[in-house]
Amino acid sequence: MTVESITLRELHLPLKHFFETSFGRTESRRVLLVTANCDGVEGWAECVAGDGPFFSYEWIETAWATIREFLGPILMSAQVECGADSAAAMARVRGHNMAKAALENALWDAEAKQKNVPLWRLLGGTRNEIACGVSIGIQNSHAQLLDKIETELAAGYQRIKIKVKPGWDVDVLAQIRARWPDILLSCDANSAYRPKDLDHLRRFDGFNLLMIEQPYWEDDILQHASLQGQLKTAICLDESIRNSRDASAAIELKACRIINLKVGRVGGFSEAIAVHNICEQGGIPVWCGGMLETGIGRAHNVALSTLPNFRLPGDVSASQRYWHEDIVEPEIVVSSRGTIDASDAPGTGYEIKKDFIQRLTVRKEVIRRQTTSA
Ligand code: OSB
Ligand code: MG
Repeated sequence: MTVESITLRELHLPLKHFFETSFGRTESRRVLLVTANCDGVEGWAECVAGDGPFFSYEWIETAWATIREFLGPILMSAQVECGADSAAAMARVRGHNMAKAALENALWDAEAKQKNVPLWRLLGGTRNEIACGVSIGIQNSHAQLLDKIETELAAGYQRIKIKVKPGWDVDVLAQIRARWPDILLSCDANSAYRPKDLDHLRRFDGFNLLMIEQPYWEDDILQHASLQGQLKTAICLDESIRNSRDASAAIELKACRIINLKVGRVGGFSEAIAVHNICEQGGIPVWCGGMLETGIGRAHNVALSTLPNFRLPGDVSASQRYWHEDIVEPEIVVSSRGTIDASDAPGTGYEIKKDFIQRLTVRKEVIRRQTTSA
């Protein structure tokens, strides 16, 4: 496989409704799309880095610059036979997993099209339907949150996750449980708590939660192990798991009982599969997280979620929860049973709306392979 050129595009897309976590509120997204031209076949992927360095140190400007200056040229001069080969080629660059994942996933996308197989099968998926939950951000009022939960339950979603932070946690959970005693419910702190909050976190045990996601620092495993030993509720790690070695450490240290697997966070599909496999061997279920993706990233999340150890409903939900109009066709839809079908069409099964993307593009750059002249 020869990567002839890589195209970077930045799109601006307003969210239908703001999305607020313990690290801040997002009203609209700057989306970085990567297109790899591989032997005439275009592979597309979305870089899930945010607008600012808040979920992790990566943001779209670091991803853009790192791809242009280093990862792109490395990939185009390397010998890569398939998407999986690209991770080794890019390993010399430390970190920048979201930037690497965008490139690697674009190659997998192209490879699936070249081989005429569904991407989910190429990744090793074993089911053609995935289970969906929703992640609901911090709202302006408790009433607004309860309304949203009601809407999502009516739509069929199998699990509700709410964002929490000090001041928006136990009271909210108590109200949800008073109204819906039996739903699958979890919460995500995005690193909002510290060990001094232990007694407070213990109160979460009263709400029969499926899990509490990333309570402590984004780079910590050890303190989470200490916390897990003192909580009944399962801890799920998100930010802390950057690769399969982190997953091994977290499992060995009993820092969590569940892992949220995000392909961008771990650097691409091949490392995501490695994390998946380590967790499967360790008896730890995974589920697929989300990063407010457009249909391009969402379609890749659907494909990944078909692997066997994705045993809990993920955060992969319908396009229309976030976007007025998605950049793929059909948009991602969720059934009334809270499921998404993985298509049997080659590639992702979703078509790129190129004209629409062109209209939304505010910045574009093409990086070309350096050919040595004779
Ligand atoms: O921690 O899972 C997270 C969105 C942005 C950054 C971090 C997270 C999230 C979500 C959204 O929870 C999930 C989604 O895309 O629907
Ligand atoms: Mg999370």
